[in-house]
Amino acid sequence: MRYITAGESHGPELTAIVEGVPAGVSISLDHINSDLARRQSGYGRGGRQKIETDRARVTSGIRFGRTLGTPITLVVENKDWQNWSERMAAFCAPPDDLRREVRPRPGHADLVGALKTNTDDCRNILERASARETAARVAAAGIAREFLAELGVEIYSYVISIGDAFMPEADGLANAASYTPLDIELSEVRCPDKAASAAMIAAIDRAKEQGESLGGTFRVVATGLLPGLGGYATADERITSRLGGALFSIPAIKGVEFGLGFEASHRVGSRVHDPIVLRAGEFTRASNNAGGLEGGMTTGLPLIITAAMKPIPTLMTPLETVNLDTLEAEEASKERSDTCAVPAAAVVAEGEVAFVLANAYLEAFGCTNLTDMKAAIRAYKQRLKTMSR
Ligand code: EPS
Repeated sequence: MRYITAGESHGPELTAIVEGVPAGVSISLDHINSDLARRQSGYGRGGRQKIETDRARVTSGIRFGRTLGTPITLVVENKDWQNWSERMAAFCAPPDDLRREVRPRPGHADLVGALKTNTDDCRNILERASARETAARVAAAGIAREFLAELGVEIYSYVISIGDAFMPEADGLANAASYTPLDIELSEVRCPDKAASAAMIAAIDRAKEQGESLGGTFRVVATGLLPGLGGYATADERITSRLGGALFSIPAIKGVEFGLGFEASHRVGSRVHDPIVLRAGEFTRASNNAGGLEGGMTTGLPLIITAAMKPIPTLMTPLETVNLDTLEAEEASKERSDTCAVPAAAVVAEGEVAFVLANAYLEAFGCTNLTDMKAAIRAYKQRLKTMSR
């Protein structure tokens, strides 16, 4: 299952095409739109989210609420296009008063993108490098999520820290799979701890006052997985590397940990590895420090991933840059932007994880339709039961 997105941040619309989806998967547009709304939410977002109400429109691949097994096209309109139609026109001549972006922002794709593509207007870069693109990704990921839901797999995320405001975690991994969507989505920063949410909101307010931006960390959890997804035999079948690659494809993600992550490197082995036990006639683990991954495969325990996001590069108190026209030192440009987008990035990460897991299922049990696939999964589960009896 693959997706590709197209579209500029201030163009008419964003498009996503998803291919490789088996026939017969039930799709709810409400679920996709609710993910799009979750991506738009989060304390610390900028003015753009007040303009947009992201909704997906499906123009191919679905009939009567079920996938046809053909490429699925999803379109998300950019309402802000109305304000940009001249500056972002596909074919007319540029307007006389066009202001080129010549003060690249440190930390954004502006400068390197302009050098790479030989342009004197960083807007040619930033329009696509903008995290607005992730709206199309979330719409596309809705298809992978619906497919996984049919197989009993659920994915959610929550924020652990924003700036220096952290959620206290006595045993973060043991608790990771215990939060309900309500615990998370009722918080304006998508953090299940009330006191930590308040501290994060205060940190965002302080940053905004100072013209600063903030990053943070979040966790993505997937439950209901079968053991043995991915593979141990070759580099490219190891699901750990695929998950890492998928998470690092999200703008501003700078670190990814699985289970204990870096913490495992300074513990002795017996305090890291999870004892194997038989419970109710099934192989399982006494703990889940591995975060649901062993040898490049899922163990069947919850998949637990922690990711770190850097602060957004657009600063209202800008850093120094070099003007591309005058080659003089100047302040970097101030685009309208977010103070913090960690809660939104976590929703995008859920979608990236969904694509990797959907593909792992397709590789293990791949069929052109959901009914045959569910039968193959039942046979696999039956065999697992026989092995533990
Ligand atoms: C975003 C839309 C953008 C930014 C933000 C994310 O809208 P605009 O540029 O029109 O204000 O708010 O973009 C970035 C963080 C970025 O780095 O470019 C969105 O819809 O997520």
